[in-house]
Amino acid sequence: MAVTNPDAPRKIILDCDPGHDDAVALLLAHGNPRIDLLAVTTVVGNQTLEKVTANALAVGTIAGITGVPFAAGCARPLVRTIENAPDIHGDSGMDGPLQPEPAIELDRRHAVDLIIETIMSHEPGEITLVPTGGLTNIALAARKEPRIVERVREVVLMGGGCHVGNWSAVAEFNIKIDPEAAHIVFNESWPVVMVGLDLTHQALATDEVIERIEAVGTAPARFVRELMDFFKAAYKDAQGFDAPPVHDPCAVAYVIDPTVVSTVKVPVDIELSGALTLGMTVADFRAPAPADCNTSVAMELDHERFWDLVIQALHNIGEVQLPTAQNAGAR
Ligand SMILES: [Ca+2]
Repeated sequence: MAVTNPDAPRKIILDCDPGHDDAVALLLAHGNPRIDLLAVTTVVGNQTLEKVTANALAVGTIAGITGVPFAAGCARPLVRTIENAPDIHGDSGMDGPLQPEPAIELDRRHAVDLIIETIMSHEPGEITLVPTGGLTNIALAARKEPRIVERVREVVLMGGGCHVGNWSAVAEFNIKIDPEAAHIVFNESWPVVMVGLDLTHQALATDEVIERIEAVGTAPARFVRELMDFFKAAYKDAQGFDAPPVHDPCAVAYVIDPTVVSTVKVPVDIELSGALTLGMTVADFRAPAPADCNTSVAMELDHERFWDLVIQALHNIGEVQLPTAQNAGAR
């Protein structure tokens, strides 16, 4: 695919379900000059669509994002019943910090239509999709307007894992909550970079990282710090982690600088019928990937440079005045 200007900022659509780590992904995307954030879309996942959409607007407000459409998408998976993750993200989907009343108005378009319109109104090869939730919106967009598939530069998604699961022994949450959608996305011809648990379990918010975030000293940095405090306790209780893995910004970091996240080309397909393995991302490492292989998986994270990107983004965002902060309430 022709990429017109490799040095230009990367135009992305962030499709997310905030979500503590989605919030960090959004802040990283907004605060890094290599990213041109074209739209933010939401999908049911960590919590209900209503809650994750409210959270996305709150994060956008905290980050001081203006002029970027935020649109809500699918409220349930294609086939399965809704599964949320309150044990990791709390009842609100983003428990911990106080959240401001959103200063951003929700776009009236459905996320699927916003995704399609944005891709079709740009040149082929310009737009990268960055899904950090279930793949329902992305799958429906590909089915509703198949021409987007050849126009998208790549799909860099957080989800899956070659050797590990977190929502079952072998399946990761974002894939397992809508495996049919994942099957569609992985089997289209666009390039798919799977930033899965093999990689994101290296993106630990250690105490040293959290101190560096705190030291930025701004309202957005304090917000991240408070998110991480909740996330750390939740991950300790739910999965025994001493420091929480901050999954979603790893996908954004790969788009910013692919040398921060090493990848391997390998065929990946999604298990749809296994009694124990539903939603497993089955990667076939038996032989070198064939020439037409469209999937690659993330394997190794440069932990220091990854967190440098996040912290630099917070510095770039700087202080943000919240005009309605006095209305903030616990959720
Ligand atoms: Ca997410």
